[in-house]
Parts: sequence; C-alpha cells; structure tokens
Amino acid sequence: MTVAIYLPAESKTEDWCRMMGDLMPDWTFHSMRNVPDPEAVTYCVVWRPQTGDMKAFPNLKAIVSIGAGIDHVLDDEELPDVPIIRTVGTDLTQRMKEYVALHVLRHHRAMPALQASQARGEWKPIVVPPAPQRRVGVMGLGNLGAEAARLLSVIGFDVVGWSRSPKEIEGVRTFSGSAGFGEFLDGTEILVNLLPLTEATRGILNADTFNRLKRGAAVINAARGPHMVDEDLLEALASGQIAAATLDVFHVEPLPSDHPFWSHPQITVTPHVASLIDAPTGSRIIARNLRTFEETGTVADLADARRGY
Ligand code: NDP
Ligand code: OXD
Repeated sequence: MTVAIYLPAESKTEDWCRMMGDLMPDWTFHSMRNVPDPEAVTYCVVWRPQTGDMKAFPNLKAIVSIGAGIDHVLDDEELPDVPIIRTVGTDLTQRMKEYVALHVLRHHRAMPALQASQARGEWKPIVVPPAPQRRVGVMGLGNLGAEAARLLSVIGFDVVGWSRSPKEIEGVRTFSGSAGFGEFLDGTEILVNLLPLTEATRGILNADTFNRLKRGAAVINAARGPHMVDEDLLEALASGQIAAATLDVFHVEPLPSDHPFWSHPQITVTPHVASLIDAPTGSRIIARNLRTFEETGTVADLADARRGY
C-alpha cells in the first residue's frame, strides 16, 4: 500500500514518513509533495492539508486526520468522497483531562488573582467556595468532553454537560440540543468548550452565550479557535460578565504577535497544547487504523463527514 503524508512543515512530514515506514515496513510512505505515482496512493494521512491536495489521488480509499478534529480536512472544498478516520485514543483523552482539570482548578481557586497579588507583593487571601458549590459546564460530551466531565465530577464540582444527542454520565447533569443549551448555561461559572468545529458550533462562544453564564464566569476554549467570537470575549471581559479565559486554540495559529489576547491580563494563552498528539503515539494509532481499515474496510474511529465530526 502507498500512503501520502502531509503536515504543514515539510521536515515534520519527512519525520512522519520515517516513523510510519518503521512501523509498517511492508507499506510505502511519501510526502504528499513528492509522490512518484499518484495512482498508487490509497491513503492520505494529513494535518491541515491544502484545498485540492487529495483530489490528485484517484484510487484513494480513506483519509486519516492526524488529530481528533476533522474540520481541517473538511475545509478542502475539493475533498474526495472517501471515509475520514480520526486519530483518538486514551493518551489524548488523558492529556485533555489534565489540561481541563488544571485550568478549571486554576480559575476555581482564583490563581490568576493570587498571582497578580504576588506580583504586587500583596498578602491578599481570597476565599473561594468548595467545589460542590461551583458549577462547571462542559460543551461536547464525546471522547474528550465525557472524560473531562467525569474527572471534574470526581474532584467534586457541580458538573453539567451539553451534547447534540442525550447522554448519561455518572455525576454529571446532562442537556442536549438547542432546546437544552440555555438551561445548561444558566448558573455555569466555568465553561469548558470541547465541541467539534461544525457549521452548527462555529461562533458558539459569543455574547449571547456569555450573557447566560453567571456574572464573573471563566471560559476555557480547548476545541477550535473559530468557536470563539474574539470581539465578544474582549467585550465580556471589559464588562465583567466574564472574569477570565484560558484559550488554547485560535482563528489563526500561531496566534499573530499583534493579537490583543497575547497581553490581555485576564487571558491565559497556550499554544494548542491541550492534547497535542505526540508523533510516536499518533503514528502507532494510525498504523493500527490503516491496517484495520485495509483488512476490514472500516475502523472504530470513523468520522461522519455529513455531521462534520
Ligand atoms: P467527539 O466527536 O468524540 O465528540 C464531540 C461531542 O460534541 C459529542 O458529544 C457531540 O454530541 C457534541 N456535539 C457536536 N455537535 C454538537 C452540537 N451542534 N450541539 C451540541 N453538541 C454537539 O470529539 P472529541 O471529544 O474527540 O473532540 C472534540 C474536539 O476537541 C475536536 O473536534 C477538536 O476540535 C478538539 N481537540 C482539541 C485538541 C487540543 O489540543 N486543543 C486536541 C484534540 C481535540 P453527540 O455525542 O450527541 O454526537
Ligand atoms: C486535534 C487537535 O484535533 O490536536 O487532535 O487539535
């Protein structure tokens, strides 16, 4: 089998070709920019490919996203109509749970304000309520959101969750669909976004959403930049409706150096590291999925392109 790999940095593409070749010596891996025979390519493995890249391969059987999200693949308006395989696994879920717990606890325990006091040399205790009196809302209850919500509940938070279809998760009160969205938001003090980016979820972190949260809420966006309406966040921070935000993802990545988020005192910026897949783990998952798909014509981690995730 011949596979074309694309990552925005050509040196990384070459690393992936080497790693995948070591794991699957009976398969052939080429950089997508350097494929000798496009007709031989049956799989593409990609992160943020460019429009039209994959239509060059007429015998494609499937596309593998190097990541849980597939929005970067669906952005290709000339995308071949073949199955899309996500790259997910326990390592990714573990990393995301850690990121969410860290930043929820940080907001809950008022760490940004305590650090600001330290910078001023001020001894200024802040008393926070115990976790059961703090409502945390998790948007998206898939692989990542469900596990993050479970962990927050084990820590003791009052956890609510929101998804497209109804869900049952121990220790979490769940809401679904647009009918359940308002009730999910009411009283939420720390909002965590783990939705996929689709037409239905683009811009969902906007003024209307912020205004339904408890005044002084915190927002954590670890999903995709275009979920956020940046101007609405800046206004909500200025008005006090939102007290703080932790942002891992942005409309443009890397976040441009002149973007106001960089220096905003109430915003914590992390460079898309919430659950960064490491190459050795990712390549092992992808190798297993490629073999399974080749043998059986399907895998558990298939995305649904019509749904958008
Ligand atoms: P899943 O596909 O497993 O889960 C998505 C969840 O979102 C599901 O619960 C789904 O509902 C819900 N959902 C989708 N559309 C809607 C909607 N319109 N209204 C309400 N709920 C909706 O995704 P993952 O948990 O694996 O990943 C989520 C996202 O996290 C990825 O798409 C990616 O963008 C982002 N991500 C970010 C990373 C980072 O490092 N920052 C790393 C990995 C992922 P239902 O269950 O009913 O289908
Ligand atoms: C992903 C990501 O989608 O890293 O996996 O953002």
